[in-house]
Amino acid sequence: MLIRVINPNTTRSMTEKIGASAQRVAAPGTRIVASNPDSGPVSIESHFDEAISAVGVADEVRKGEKEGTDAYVIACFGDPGLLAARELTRAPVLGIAEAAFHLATMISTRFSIVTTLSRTGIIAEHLLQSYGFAHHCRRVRAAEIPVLDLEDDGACALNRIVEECLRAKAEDNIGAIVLGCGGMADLADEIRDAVGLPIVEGVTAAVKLAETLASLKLGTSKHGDLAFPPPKRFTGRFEHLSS
Ligand code: 2AL
Repeated sequence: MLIRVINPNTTRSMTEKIGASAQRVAAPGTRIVASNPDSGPVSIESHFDEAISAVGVADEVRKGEKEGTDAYVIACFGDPGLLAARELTRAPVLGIAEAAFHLATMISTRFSIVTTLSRTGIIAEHLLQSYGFAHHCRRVRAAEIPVLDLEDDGACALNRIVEECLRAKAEDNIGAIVLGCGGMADLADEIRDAVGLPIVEGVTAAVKLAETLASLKLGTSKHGDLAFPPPKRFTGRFEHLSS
């Protein structure tokens, strides 16, 4: 089984870290290809970053289609371009926020999210509402870590995330915590040990759900709104997308 894990930002070190976390939990027969767009923001921390990155995600799906990909994971917590990506393939496409919310509700009645910056909390809140998980989430918290500080050993990211998780455990009346950034994938085990709660990490959650869907031959429905986009002419810098 071939799963393409797309890091929507262009920071290669983060893509490699995400790929290693994905491969660690993958079944023996699963091959993970971790990729990121050639162009776009180095980190995704705003609505603008998300909008630009969604074009890169679509490009990565189009590449994956040429390689016989069995499932895709979008490894950014805003799930940028998720529905557009689904339109481009028959394979299942999972966002890490979506996957983490599903798993968190199966092991707890209430969870909190610990994300990077307060500013991106609204993106998680919108997803909770649109996916129907708003009443399962007690609180969206931020450790106030810029995404690229997760790549910097000196930034004490782990300690700040653990501190915020411990505050969530003490104050939020929750059973589990969802980590709110793809760049936290390698920290989940240490956070779990330090916090003493189930920690749901989206990259690993999405890889296991992607394997499940693909092995059950459950791909993206092409009946209705997720059918391939209607052929049309694109202009200017998107002319190559014309069909
Ligand atoms: C993210 C993420 O997962 N990757 C990125 O660049 N920005 N989202 C976030 N809330 O930090």
